[in-house]
Amino acid sequence: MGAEGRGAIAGRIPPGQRLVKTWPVLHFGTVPRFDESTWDLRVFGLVEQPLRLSYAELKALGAVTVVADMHCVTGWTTLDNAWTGVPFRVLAERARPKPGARWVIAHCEHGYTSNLSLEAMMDEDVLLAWAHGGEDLTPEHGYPLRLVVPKRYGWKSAKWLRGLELTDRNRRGFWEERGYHVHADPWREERYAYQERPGAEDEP
Ligand SMILES: Nc1nc2c(c(=O)[nH]1)N[C@H]1C(S)=C(S)[C@@H](COP(=O)(O)O)O[C@H]1N2
Ligand SMILES: [Mo]
Repeated sequence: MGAEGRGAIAGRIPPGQRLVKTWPVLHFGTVPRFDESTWDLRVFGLVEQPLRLSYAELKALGAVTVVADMHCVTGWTTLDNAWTGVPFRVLAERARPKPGARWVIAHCEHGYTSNLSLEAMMDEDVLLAWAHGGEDLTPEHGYPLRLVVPKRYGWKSAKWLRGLELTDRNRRGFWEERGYHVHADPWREERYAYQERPGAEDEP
């Protein structure tokens, strides 16, 4: 690889991360089973129009593909992942957040949660994804549906997503409660809760 190529890649690896060629699987607990007949996705909490969508209804909202890098706090980074799914924005337009809504809690199978500001979630690259590289996700990688938040460490990209709750108060999610940073920006190396400034939990 020429110096130019190396530079282009180096500029995409956040501090303390290393590029890997394979796609690791990382999560707590077991991989849930998917039964489309009972599966639903709910958008609830501080919204004008709560939503409850079947898998087919969700996919019919219109898919986009976003190419993005992925950074796990354990140190690995993968580049140019092509995710296909529905932007969070599309669901927010339908559900219409109430004025007091500032936070989004993602709820997943087995009780896993993650939290982000509504502002961060409204970024155009935030997707509810079911495919990667043009093929359905494998169960290990989150099929039938996972959140993808490219600008934050991987634990915010919650797999086996079932609900999005809009709230006025921030609530720490599964890893955030276990010592990880509420904001999780890899370019600022926001890895651990002890790095949080006082009041960080109330900032978007
Ligand atoms: N439901 C659930 N989603 C999760 C996790 C988890 O423990 N449970 N781990 C997160 C972490 S730490 C990372 S890095 C990514 C990894 O996604 P992958 O296994 O598809 O590479 O999933 C995230 N999503
Ligand atoms: Mo991770």
